[in-house]
Amino acid sequence: MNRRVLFSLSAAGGAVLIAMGASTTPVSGQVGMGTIVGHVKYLGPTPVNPVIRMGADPRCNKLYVGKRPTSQTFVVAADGGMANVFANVEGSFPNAPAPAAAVLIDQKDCMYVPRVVGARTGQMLQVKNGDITGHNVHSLSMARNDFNISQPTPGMVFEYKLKGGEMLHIKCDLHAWMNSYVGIVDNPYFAVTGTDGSFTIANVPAGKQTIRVWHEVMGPQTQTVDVQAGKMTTVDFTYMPGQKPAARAVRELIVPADVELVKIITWRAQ
Ligand SMILES: [Cu+2]
Repeated sequence: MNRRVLFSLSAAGGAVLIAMGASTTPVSGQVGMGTIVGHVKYLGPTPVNPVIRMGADPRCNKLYVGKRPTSQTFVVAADGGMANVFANVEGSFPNAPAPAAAVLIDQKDCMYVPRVVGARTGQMLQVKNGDITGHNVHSLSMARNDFNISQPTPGMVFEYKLKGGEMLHIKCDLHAWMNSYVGIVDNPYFAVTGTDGSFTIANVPAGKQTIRVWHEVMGPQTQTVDVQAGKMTTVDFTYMPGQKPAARAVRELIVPADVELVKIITWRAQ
C-alpha cells in the first residue's frame, strides 16, 4: 500500500500563494467522489492588453473598422475574477477513455475561439477555419503534439489526435496576434475559468488532491486540497502584479510502504 506525501518547494522567483483556504459543503455526485470549486483572482491593476493591429490582412482589418481589438491575455472582472485560466487535478488516476467527441477550436474574426481549452490525451482536436481569410495552425509542442498546417479555404477543418500531456501553444503564422492554449491532460479532472474566475471539477476521487492552475502569462500555481466524498471543496488562487511564474511548484513523492528509497517525480513548469 502506498502512502502519498505532498510537499511544496519554493523556487527562486516562485509564484506565491497568498490566498489559501478550503471549505466543504454537501454536493451530489458519484460515490466516493467530491467536487472542487475554485476561484482565480487577479489582485491589483489589471495589465493592459495590447491593441491588435490587423493591417497585415485587410480581410481581418475590415472586421474591426472603428474598433480597437485587443489581445485577450488578461480577461479580468471588476472583482478580480480571472478568465481563461486552465485548472486541473494532478496525479495518477485509473485509466479512463478519452471522450469520443472532439475538442473544437474555431478561427473566428481572426481570433482563436476559445483562447484556452482543455482536452485529454488521445482525444481529437479539431481546428476550424470559420473566417473568410486564410489561416495557418502551428503548434509549439514539447510533447509530440507537432503540427503546422495551412488552411487557405474557409470552412476547412484540421483534425489531430492529441498525444502527450502539456499546455500546448497554438499560433497562426499569418496573424501573429492569434494564440490559443490547449491544456492536455490524461485524466478527466480539468476545467477553464469563466468570466467570473471560477471553475468546477466534479466527481474527483476523495482524498488529498493537488490542484494546478495555469495562466499564459502568470504561469502555474498549485495547492493541495482534501476532497471529501459527497462534498464540495472550495479553493482560491490569487495572482498579483510582479509575480513570476514558478520554475517548480510542487514535487510529489509516492512512497511505497516497503521501500525506503523513493522516486522523486519532478514537475517542471511549462
Ligand atoms: Cu490566422
